[in-house]
Amino acid sequence: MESFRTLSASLFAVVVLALAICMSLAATEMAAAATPGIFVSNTRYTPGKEYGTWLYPCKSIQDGVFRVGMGGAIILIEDGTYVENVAVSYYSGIELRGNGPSVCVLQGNFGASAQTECETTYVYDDPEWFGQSHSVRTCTGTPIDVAVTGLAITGNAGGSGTNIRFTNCVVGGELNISGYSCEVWGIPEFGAFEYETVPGTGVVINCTVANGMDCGAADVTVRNSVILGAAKVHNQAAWSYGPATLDVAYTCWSGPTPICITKSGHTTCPDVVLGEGNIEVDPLLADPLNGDYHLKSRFGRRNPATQTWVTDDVTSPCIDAGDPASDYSSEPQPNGSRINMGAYGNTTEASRSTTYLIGDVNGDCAVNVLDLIQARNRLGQAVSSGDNWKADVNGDGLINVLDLLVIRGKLNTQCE
Ligand SMILES: [Ca+2]
Ligand SMILES: [Ca+2]
Ligand SMILES: [Ca+2]
Repeated sequence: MESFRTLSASLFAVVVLALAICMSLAATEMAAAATPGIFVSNTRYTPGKEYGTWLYPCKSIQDGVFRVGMGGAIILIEDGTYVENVAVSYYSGIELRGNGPSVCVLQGNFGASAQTECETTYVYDDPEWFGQSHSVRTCTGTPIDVAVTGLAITGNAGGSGTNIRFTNCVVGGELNISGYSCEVWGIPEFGAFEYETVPGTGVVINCTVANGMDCGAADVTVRNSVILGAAKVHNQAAWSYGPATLDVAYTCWSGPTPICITKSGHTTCPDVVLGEGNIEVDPLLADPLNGDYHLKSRFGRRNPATQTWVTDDVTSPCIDAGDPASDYSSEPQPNGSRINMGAYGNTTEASRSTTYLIGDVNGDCAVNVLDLIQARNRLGQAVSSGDNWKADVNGDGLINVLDLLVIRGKLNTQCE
């Protein structure tokens, strides 16, 4: 009897354990269902089996978008260069997510000569739009929600008639966010169509835009960003578009001050709201002509080609110049305890701050043999522990003999 009780108790324990495992699996599945992901990889896909799962990813971002159903989805884009144009339509709640503009590139494939007006990479809400000034659209009157995160887009980018949000993106061309007026069929007495306005909104956070912004009929908010060239918003009331604002704060621009342009024949102009923290200055980018938009720093800049940290002879004024309320915790030390402007703000590739003398492990404002000893004592230790980051002088995440060599090369340098 005793042994039977023991057996019963053991069985009971096993059943409880099994139930607990089932419940935790169910909870995991539910969490996964709440944020479904569609995987895209143009190197790992299997022809004929492009299902969008991790095992069988889609081969293009557009294929991933086509697999989105009601309720939206996150399109998880693996590292690589995707030569395509992406049209986002039909379903709201889509996010295109890459692992950062250094590794995930959307390269528009419009020919430069054939369609000069459409030399763009559009994240657009209407697939019929490409190459056309107008197309007949079905129109719900409600903008869909689209997010674009961690991508470099080599050409122009934008959204029209969408609520679009760009975060940690590089736009190699112009960023356009606008509303549109779409045609709605079915007025029997006229046998024709009428126009309906879909205003759209735009949110641009920690992006770097290489050739200005051109917005109209949309309320656009820009934060912690770097804009080369002009930022402007148009009055487009001629097409019965709604009002628009361009609201810019904690942003650097190198071109003229953001303005509104009143189109001919119009008397009103949308608002341009310039908030706190804006600076009009050369952002000192690494190599923008060749697509490297990291901020220069005398104290360390990530070189995406060599995947090492390098130093410049100047330091960008956009480092530590973003919104003081923004999270900066993903930036490597020394990060100035404040987010950087631009596409790499609050990422592991954020340029290092000005407050640190490279090689000064013990923080006495001089690089000498004491720092060599400090670094030697920390060899092999975790960089994330305490102020060990100061000993990872080359920023490769390890404290090893390479760091000692860098310190040796910096001997006798001092704080200014
Ligand atoms: Ca910073
Ligand atoms: Ca020192
Ligand atoms: Ca190191």
